Amino acid sequence: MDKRIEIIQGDITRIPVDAIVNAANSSLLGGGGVDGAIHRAGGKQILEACQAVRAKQGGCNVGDAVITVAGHLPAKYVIHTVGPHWRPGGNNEDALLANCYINCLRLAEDNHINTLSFPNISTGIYRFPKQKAAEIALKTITRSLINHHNIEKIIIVCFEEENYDIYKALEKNHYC
Ligand code: AR6
Repeated sequence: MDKRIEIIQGDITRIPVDAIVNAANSSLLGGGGVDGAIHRAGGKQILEACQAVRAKQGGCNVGDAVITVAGHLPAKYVIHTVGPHWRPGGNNEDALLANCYINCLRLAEDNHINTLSFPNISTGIYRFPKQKAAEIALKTITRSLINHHNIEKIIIVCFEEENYDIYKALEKNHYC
């Protein structure tokens, strides 16, 4: 695993970084889970910035990402990405989840962001299987970092113990 990746357990709204990634929905208007926590802690500036993005491009597609200010959060930016909703039968969810990480890192690089934190995208309300999501996240971040020399640190913030244990086991077993 790339040495720039750190795995911790905690609340992503409390950890200082240049940019916090949000697991949003296509409307960009907030919701539950980490999205709700980010909007609550960051205040109305984030919602206003999301509304401005909506006015310009009509929301955010699954797998894409947009960047806004971070309001009262301990960060300069929030990068909002929309993970896939897991559906039995499959709708290209693996590739769409990988795209979330790829597009967040691309936006980070474009905006000269050195440190950023990721939640476990899609593993809550969108019900993506946690083990599979962790493997996709670690593999995609590790591969993308090869091309992103300016990114100094990525913190994967697991809220739930189950996700934390999955990531730590992958790290211990040198998954990437
Ligand atoms: N810090 C870090 N991770 C968190 C926090 C937090 N404060 N709170 C929850 N998580 P979810 P999704 C974890 O449901 O599955 C929203 O309504 C949580 O334990 O937030 O991508 C959006 O508006 C889980 O591991 O996002 C969308 O409609 C992870 O964050 C929808 O939910 C993601 O869970 C997106 O669903």
